[in-house]
Amino acid sequence: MKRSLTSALAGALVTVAVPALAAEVVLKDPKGDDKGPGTYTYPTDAVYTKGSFDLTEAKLEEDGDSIKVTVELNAKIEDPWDSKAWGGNGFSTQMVFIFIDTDHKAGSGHEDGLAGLNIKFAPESAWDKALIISAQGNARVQSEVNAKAAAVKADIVLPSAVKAQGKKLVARFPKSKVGALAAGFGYQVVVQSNEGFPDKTDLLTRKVNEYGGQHRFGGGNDYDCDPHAIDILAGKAKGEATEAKAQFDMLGTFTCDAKGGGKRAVLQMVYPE
Ligand SMILES: [Ca+2]
Ligand SMILES: [Ca+2]
Ligand SMILES: [Ca+2]
Repeated sequence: MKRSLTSALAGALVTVAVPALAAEVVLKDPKGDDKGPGTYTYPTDAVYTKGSFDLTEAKLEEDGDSIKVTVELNAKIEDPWDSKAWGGNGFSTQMVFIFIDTDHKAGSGHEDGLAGLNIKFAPESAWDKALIISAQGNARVQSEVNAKAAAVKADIVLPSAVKAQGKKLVARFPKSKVGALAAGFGYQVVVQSNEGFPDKTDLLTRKVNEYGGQHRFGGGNDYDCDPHAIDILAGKAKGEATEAKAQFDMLGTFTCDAKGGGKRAVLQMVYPE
């Protein structure tokens, strides 16, 4: 009698706990789609090595008091600009934004992406938290956030630790600020490049122009109407080849008029099953 009661309780606990928690989320992305809406090219300087901005996987997991985020790219991550000399994190050219939709409700959260990304999120994919992995140290990133994302800064989380490890960027964010990862959350990961001398409209992001340059991506528009996002997640984030086209279509939803105005590309989140 005692034993069956114990197992009944254990069963009840399991059925309550499993649907509510998602202690680990793995989001995969195909190789070779590091072209934004399909046309973008890397800056020409040798530091922007092939695959440096090609997302292959993002993993989020609860680890003690942290949410550990591991972002894998399709190239070994280098530090050509000696980041430690300027308070950086051991790598130079990458920057990654992780947007999280915690409620999947139209109109709840932020539809505008962050300054310099030139993206929006669909109403039902509005973001509630944004995690930033930067080559720059937190003091610099926070001052940029204060200046360029003041209205949403309460929902931006900076890491407690960041390092590069082979092809991976590994960052830990305080769980007290991100919250626990729950089933039903949506995710979008945007790969950009760390720009140490950003425009006043850009939160440390590198511009995409019509023609690439030594430190400018090409294949876009010289104005800021085009999405300045090099690789993102799409579809179900299983890493399937069809997700490349889904990304190109999604990032291709922008318009540019002759004066540089237009409509932002509208992104959907990925909702893992
Ligand atoms: Ca990719
Ligand atoms: Ca542009
Ligand atoms: Ca992609």
